Amino acid sequence: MKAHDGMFIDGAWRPAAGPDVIEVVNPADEQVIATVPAGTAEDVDAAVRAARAALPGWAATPPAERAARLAALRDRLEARRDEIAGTVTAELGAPLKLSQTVHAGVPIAVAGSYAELAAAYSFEEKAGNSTILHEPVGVVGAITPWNYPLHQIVAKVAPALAAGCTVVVKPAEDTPLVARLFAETVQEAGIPAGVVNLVTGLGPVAGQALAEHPGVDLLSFTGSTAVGRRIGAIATGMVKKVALELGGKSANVILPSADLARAVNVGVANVMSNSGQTCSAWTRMLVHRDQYDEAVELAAAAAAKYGDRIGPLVNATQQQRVRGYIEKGVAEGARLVAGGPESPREKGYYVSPTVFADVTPEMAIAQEEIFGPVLSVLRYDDEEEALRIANGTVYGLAGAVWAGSEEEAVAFARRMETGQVDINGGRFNPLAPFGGYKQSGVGRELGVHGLTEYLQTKSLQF
Ligand code: TXE
Repeated sequence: MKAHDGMFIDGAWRPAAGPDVIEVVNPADEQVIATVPAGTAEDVDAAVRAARAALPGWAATPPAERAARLAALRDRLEARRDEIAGTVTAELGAPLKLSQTVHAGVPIAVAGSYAELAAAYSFEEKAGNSTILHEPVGVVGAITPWNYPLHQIVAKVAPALAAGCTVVVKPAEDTPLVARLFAETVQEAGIPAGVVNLVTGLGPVAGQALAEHPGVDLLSFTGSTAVGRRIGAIATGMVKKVALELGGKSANVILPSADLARAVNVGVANVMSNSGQTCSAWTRMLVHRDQYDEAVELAAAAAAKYGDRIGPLVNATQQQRVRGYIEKGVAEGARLVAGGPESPREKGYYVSPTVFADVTPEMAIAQEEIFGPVLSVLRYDDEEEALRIANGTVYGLAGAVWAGSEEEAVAFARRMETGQVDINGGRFNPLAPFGGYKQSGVGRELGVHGLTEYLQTKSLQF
């Protein structure tokens, strides 16, 4: 058990204002592995002041120099990849291989992509008799969740720094350790004091204080829809810029011409990865009536095989919540073909990979974000019905389409109300914008679209 001190404010670790601490628990064995300070409004205020003081200098730093610092940050993250992976495994419970490839690998790629974008982006352009300046919005308050703890931080901090903004990060209370490690890499990369600050703490205390702080110009939040609404209301009331990345209930549409076995197997792996704690997970699999029974059999077999490769959920609350949804699915009349509500182990917040068949579109398990390793397989009669089901939730974050040809899949994808669609599998691209249609959120992360969220325009007329 390690007791960590301090908040990273103005380029140094400073004592927290209050005595309270947060216990960090390893969800695989329920042991307390560390404590971190629970920040208060006072800590948040100190961090925002540091970010404000650093803003003019960083905003005036030439983009090429900002790019060089981001490249150095990428290199420091790469140098500490194993430590990052080990930390995420300890506080989130993710299998080590997933921590190495995804939890460490993706943020390294994203930091690298913003080093390149900062260097290449035109912060000034001409339009007729005007010059348009793209200037940083100012001080960013970044509130992040635990599901991809480092990625969620880097996906906000890297574009903010590329744009010339300064940042205060409030990471999730379940996963503050990798956030602290990130702050160390910021220091090692030579990013000036005050440009990035970190306050660990509880959402309703430190998170709320950050959202309400008048010195914050832009709020970037990823998390639950309930908290996202609050953040959005605060931002609107105070006329702050806001970006919200919220829940999802993405559809994996398998058209009759697709390679069924591949589509089902990749689809199951997509849902089970990170124990289903992925906002973009394809949690609804849509299969044509004629292929339905075969798809269900394949999905159940794939989920059963996934069994011992799955990590726990992040905490007891999430485990209870997911088990509650599985019980609800059974009560609503869906057919359990793999997994179930019982915990597969005595210790740790585990849930078995679970597959439901005979799911109808109005069931809670087909409408609400479960955030666990639970797949619903739904039947459709024709493409129009598949589209109605795919678009029939309040969410629109991601999705997938499988078909015999890319043209056929793309034609369907164009009609989906969602921010990102994988065509016949797809591959992660750090340059592709990510974000929600409908109630999945406001704004985009990653790539050049993620950068422009942190910029505002000024026109000079000649
Ligand atoms: O989220 P919270 P929770 C969804 C998923 C999950 C559910 C609950 O469905 O089951 O949300 O997860 C901070 N003012 N997602 O309870 O509470 C909090 O400290 C300011 C989807 O963990 O929204 C943390 O840093 N901040 C998702 C962050 O908000 C507050 C990822 C997210 O926590 C606050 C995670 C407040 N009043 C959960 N209350 C995704 N979109 O990827 C909390 N926070």
